Amino acid sequence: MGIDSSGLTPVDKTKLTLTKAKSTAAGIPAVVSSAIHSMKKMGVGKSVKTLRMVNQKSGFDCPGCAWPDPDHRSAFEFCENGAKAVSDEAMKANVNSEFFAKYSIAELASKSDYWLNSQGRIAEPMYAKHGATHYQPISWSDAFNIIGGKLKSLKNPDKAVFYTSGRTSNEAAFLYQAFVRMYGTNNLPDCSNMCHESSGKALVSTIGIGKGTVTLGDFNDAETILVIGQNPGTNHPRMLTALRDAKKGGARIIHINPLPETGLVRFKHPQDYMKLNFGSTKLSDINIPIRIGGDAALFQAVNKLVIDSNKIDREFISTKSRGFSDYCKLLDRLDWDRVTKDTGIDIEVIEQLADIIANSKSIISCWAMGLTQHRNGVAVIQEVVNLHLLGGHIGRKGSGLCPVRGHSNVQGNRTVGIWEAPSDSFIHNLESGLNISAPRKHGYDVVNAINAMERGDVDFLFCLGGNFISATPQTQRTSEAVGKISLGVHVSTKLNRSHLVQCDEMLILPCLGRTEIDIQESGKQFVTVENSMGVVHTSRGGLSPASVSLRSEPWIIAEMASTTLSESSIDFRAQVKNYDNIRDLISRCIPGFEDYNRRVRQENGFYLPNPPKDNCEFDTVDGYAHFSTNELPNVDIEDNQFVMMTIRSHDQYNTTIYGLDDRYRGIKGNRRIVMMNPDDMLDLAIKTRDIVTITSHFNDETISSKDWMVIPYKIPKRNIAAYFPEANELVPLDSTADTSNTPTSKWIICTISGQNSALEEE
Ligand SMILES: Nc1nc2c(c(=O)[nH]1)N[C@H]1C(S)=C(S)[C@@H](COP(=O)(O)OP(=O)(O)OC[C@H]3O[C@@H](n4cnc5c(=O)[nH]c(N)nc54)[C@H](O)[C@@H]3O)O[C@H]1N2
Ligand SMILES: Nc1nc2c(c(=O)[nH]1)N[C@H]1C(S)=C(S)[C@@H](COP(=O)(O)OP(=O)(O)OC[C@H]3O[C@@H](n4cnc5c(=O)[nH]c(N)nc54)[C@H](O)[C@@H]3O)O[C@H]1N2
Ligand SMILES: [Mo]
Repeated sequence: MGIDSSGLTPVDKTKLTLTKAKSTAAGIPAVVSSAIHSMKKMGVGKSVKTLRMVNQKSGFDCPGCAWPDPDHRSAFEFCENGAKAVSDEAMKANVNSEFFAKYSIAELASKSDYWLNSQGRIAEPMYAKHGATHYQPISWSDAFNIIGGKLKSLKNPDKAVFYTSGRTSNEAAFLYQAFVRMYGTNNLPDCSNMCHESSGKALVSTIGIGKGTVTLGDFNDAETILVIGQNPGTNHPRMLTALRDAKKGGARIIHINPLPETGLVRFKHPQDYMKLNFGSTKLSDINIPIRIGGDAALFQAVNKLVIDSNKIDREFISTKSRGFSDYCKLLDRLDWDRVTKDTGIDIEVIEQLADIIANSKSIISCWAMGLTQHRNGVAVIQEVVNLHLLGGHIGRKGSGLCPVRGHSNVQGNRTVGIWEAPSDSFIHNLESGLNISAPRKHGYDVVNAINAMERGDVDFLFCLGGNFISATPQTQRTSEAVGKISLGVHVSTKLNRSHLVQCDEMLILPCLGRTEIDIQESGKQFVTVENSMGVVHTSRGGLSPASVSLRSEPWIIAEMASTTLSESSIDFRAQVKNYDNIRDLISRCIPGFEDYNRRVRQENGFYLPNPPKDNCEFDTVDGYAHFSTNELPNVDIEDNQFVMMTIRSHDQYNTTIYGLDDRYRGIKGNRRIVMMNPDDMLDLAIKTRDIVTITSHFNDETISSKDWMVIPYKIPKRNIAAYFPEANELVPLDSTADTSNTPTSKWIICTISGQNSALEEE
């Protein structure tokens, strides 16, 4: 093990400023904020040039999120946080060999995530051998010899793990999984395992496809839109435009969230300012400040009231679904006292919500991490599906299910094979399309991969993007597990904490980002991605690469494959000369991608087939959609306990910290804060800015973390919130969702103890 393997994030100690949470999202502050961020990082000329290419038909797909682009785009089709993501990638390549000579690995590990990210792009391949204090430059060919040598030496291919973060293009992802399976393993964990895995599992089991069933156009025809466990103002700002347009067309918007997230209260479209329209739109009609983990009880209660009102779609239920009577029997036993206790919501409000649902002709439900990262993540999403089945709100105009994805191509990665648990039909198609044989045995997901590392069963970790150490739970334990590996390889654009937790040998391979021009033997290349609504389209980088030593992800994978596989039915290097070749391979292997190269060149790309959306058909075992019958989860806690959710601030992209402010929530200058209900603060005699220790509890194990500053916030009693990734050290690795094995990052049982006099008296 190396010098520092704690993996814990040192925090910037700047002054905390608290202001009132904002009531309006976007608007002029957003325009100003994105302009400042961009110009600081890129300068004025490059900012304008770059931002004009975002999400345009001939430009690149915004690396910010997976929200789709409208068919008719404006000149600037991006949001404040997309602009931050783009300008962050377009930084100068200062992280070069001089940089690594100046700072030892131990020194870098003592810097905050914010500092690490703000140093700029990684310029050249770097290597740290066993016991080294510093990274050294290495040539690309030497790097691949080390990788190939290690992979060839492993006794069993299952000793290698290949992680993916969801920014990777379809081309890179397809080539990667093909290589990994030809090498002999399905160890392909990805960020999805920590993200929308629960959505995929819930949707496949009920409607036969692990994806959403709406298009952007459906938002204009929806009567009611539910936004559940999601903070679009920060994480999917362009979704607010769709909500505003829906609202103008008469839709009702219901926001179900323990926090009154700003974007859902009022919204001013930044572009309206350019048209001198200073009005703002009130977005949500009803805010339901649910207790963390109370959604299953809320949806069972609403569904029960809807059934009792008899305003259900009997035709749909009898011809398209199965399991209705069992579900009714379950709801007959619903305990209404428990509903009030679990949700913290008055029955009158639940009745009002049920009335809206029962009387709506078209409903869209959107959700994100507030539902998926729970012990009952799969079951609670199935409860949302139940609501849609009762009213037949699937495969009908203006209706459908809408899991809002995170990483800009996370959905595409799964479609083209990044999955540790591939279906037999996927493997069969891959084998016949590529003329290879692929392993059937399922591989490790993220949590199982860490467990295997801990046991000493993994020798090699390859990360295609992402930040494995900071994104995964229980940072210290995970760092120790990763420290046992003999070779860790990171394909990255920016420096992050995963580069600083040492295995025996480490390689950092710097790659091109989305924004950059990618030239291969046949000339300029484009890549393709799939958005949250199943549209596959092109993305073309337009900026000069940050450094001449950067290589594209497909090229890196082809080199790894060529140096590792002694015989192969695919000439990997030949595929990369022209990415059309890779797309031809995808066409041969994956249904829905027929004639890929032609169709993806159409103006707006193409939709992948989606039986529930296209024809109200369900590709389940029996061809019917399924009601799910799940008992309510136990969400009781002890009198001295709190439930913590770990959430994103407005100035971060997952583990990449752009700044220290959370503007909409009125929190500035410090990220090591814990939001608490003022009544709870009174009960514990805690004052604003008091410093506390948080201890998480799971089974009989506890993890303690010091130095958290308490701030009062409008959050339900006995619920607290802290920022990810700092709070990951408290997320127990063993606490995962049933069926999806997703870490329960929104359900962490904690106790709080004082570090100052006020609390010690307690
Ligand atoms: N700018 C920016 N954009 C991003 C990202 C980013 O970090 N920054 N990350 C990307 C990624 S990978 C993802 S997955 C998405 C994440 O997008 P979100 O899911 O919006 O992100 P979180 O901050 O995790 O927010 C979860 C929301 O769920 C609420 N919540 C927590 N627990 C519960 C609960 O029990 N019930 C209900 N109803 N609500 C609950 C929280 O209050 C919070 O508003 O965003 C993507 N887009
Ligand atoms: N406690 C807690 N933990 C969570 C979550 C939570 O809500 N709470 N959310 C979970 C979720 S939803 C997700 S998706 C995961 C995210 O997990 P990851 O996807 O692993 O993490 P990111 O922070 O998105 O990865 C950032 C790094 O990706 C690299 N990068 C950026 N662009 C590119 C590119 O184009 N190519 C390559 N090769 N590398 C690139 C940069 O080096 C950067 O440092 O975290 C999960 N962890
Ligand atoms: Mo995510």
